[in-house]
Amino acid sequence: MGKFVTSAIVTTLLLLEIFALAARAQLQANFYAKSCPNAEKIVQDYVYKHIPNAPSLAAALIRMHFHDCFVRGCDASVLLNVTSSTGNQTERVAIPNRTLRGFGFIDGVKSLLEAECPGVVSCADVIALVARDSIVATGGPFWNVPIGRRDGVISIASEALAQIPAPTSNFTTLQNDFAAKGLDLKDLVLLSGAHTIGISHCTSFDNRLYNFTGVVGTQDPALDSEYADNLKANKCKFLNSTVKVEMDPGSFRTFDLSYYRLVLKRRGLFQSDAALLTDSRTKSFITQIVEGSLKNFYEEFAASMEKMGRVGVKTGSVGEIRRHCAVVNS
Ligand code: HEM
Ligand SMILES: *[C@@H]1O[C@H](CO)[C@@H](O)[C@H](O)[C@H]1NC(C)=O
Ligand SMILES: *[C@@H]1O[C@H](CO)[C@@H](O)[C@H](O)[C@H]1NC(C)=O
Ligand SMILES: *[C@@H]1O[C@H](CO)[C@@H](O)[C@H](O)[C@H]1NC(C)=O
Ligand SMILES: *[C@@H]1O[C@H](CO)[C@@H](O)[C@H](O)[C@H]1NC(C)=O
Ligand SMILES: *[C@@H]1O[C@H](CO)[C@@H](O)[C@H](O)[C@H]1NC(C)=O
Ligand SMILES: CC(=O)N[C@H]1CO[C@H](CO)[C@@H](O)[C@@H]1O
Repeated sequence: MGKFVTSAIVTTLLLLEIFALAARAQLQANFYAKSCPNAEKIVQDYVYKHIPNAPSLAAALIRMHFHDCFVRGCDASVLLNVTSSTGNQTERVAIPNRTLRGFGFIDGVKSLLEAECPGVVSCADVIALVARDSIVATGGPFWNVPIGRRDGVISIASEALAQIPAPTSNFTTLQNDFAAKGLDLKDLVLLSGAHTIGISHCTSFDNRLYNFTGVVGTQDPALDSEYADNLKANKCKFLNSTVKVEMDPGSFRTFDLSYYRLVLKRRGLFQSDAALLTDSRTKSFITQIVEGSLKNFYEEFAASMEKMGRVGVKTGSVGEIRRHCAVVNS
């Protein structure tokens, strides 16, 4: 009896210890040093091999990381497919996700990792590492990616719609959406700088060209009218055109400061880009960035990316390590 009580106490203490460890667990460098020493190298090799042939994917992959982190934390919930067993409409099918690309790329990396060390490296870490490595592969900034994220088991489309800022967002909405993730105005400006690369579909902003006030024929006065005319004449010739536009025309593959120069010239594509000029703090920060050096920008951008990569992460024994990124383990 005494022996039983003692062992029960020991077991309880042990469990408490495990919970405490789990609670304290946090992202760290070299998280897979023992469990899968080649993990980060495998990711990097794959990226460096394939991104030079498909550089536009770098933009898609950093955006994927952003959309993942903004809904239920950076837990790869963005990768979950609608499954016939639950019938859930997952984040992937939500409107903001319909223009996401790069799912196959993530699956390619994950299958190599599963071959090397099954069930060890999370899809959430794969997204974070792939985003960083692919930006570096295209000559952009490096940032630290501490690892040890675990994968979530829930993905709900309506949450993506509610929590990922829409391109029509005003300043207040952007500030609130970012604050809800622990990100401040500086992060908002720096992270929006990712719009220096990549493309947008006309449908993401053509209300500014054709239907701004809800009356067909109205245009957003915050968009440079010469630029608007040019877009209407060449790319987005009518409402709902399926054409894609370079967000930073002329250097949409180069991670530079020209996004901010465009925003100052009122040539940012989205209302959310233009909104950064409507607050004196973000406006003056943009001016500072444009007047500063690319090196300083890279350093500050890196700090904000690392911060974004920590949003709501699951560590320790929370969540799971998904075997296939598109489905929760059964
Ligand atoms: C501040 C709020 C933001 C809004 C409202 C927003 C909105 C959008 C929209 C509407 C698109 C175009 C999608 C399409 O039509 O194909 C886009 C593209 C993109 N966004 Fe954002 N975004 C925001 C922040 C961010 C952040 C924080 C990042 C990354 C750190 C990011 C990275 C990108 C990239 C790289 C693309 C191009 C994707 C591609 O080429 O496929 N965005 N964004
Ligand atoms: C499916 O949706 C239900 C209700 O919203 C939720 O409780 C459940 O966790 C979801 N499952 C997945 C895999 O997202
Ligand atoms: C910003 O947008 C939100 C949501 O659409 C709206 O409720 C709010 O009134 C807007 N704020 C300003 C200052 O226009
Ligand atoms: C114009 O915008 C309004 C309000 O957003 C919308 O209800 C309407 O369907 C739009 N018209 C067209 C032709 O897209
Ligand atoms: C464009 O798409 C919107 C939203 O799907 C729809 O309301 C509108 O009627 C469409 N307009 C045209 C001109 O096709
Ligand atoms: C689910 O995801 C996988 C891998 O990304 C993809 O190949 C497959 O077509 C998706 N299935 C559905 C039903 O969307
Ligand atoms: C990449 C991806 O899964 N895209 C999906 C987004 O949602 C639309 C509409 O539900 C689907 O048709 C796409 O396949």
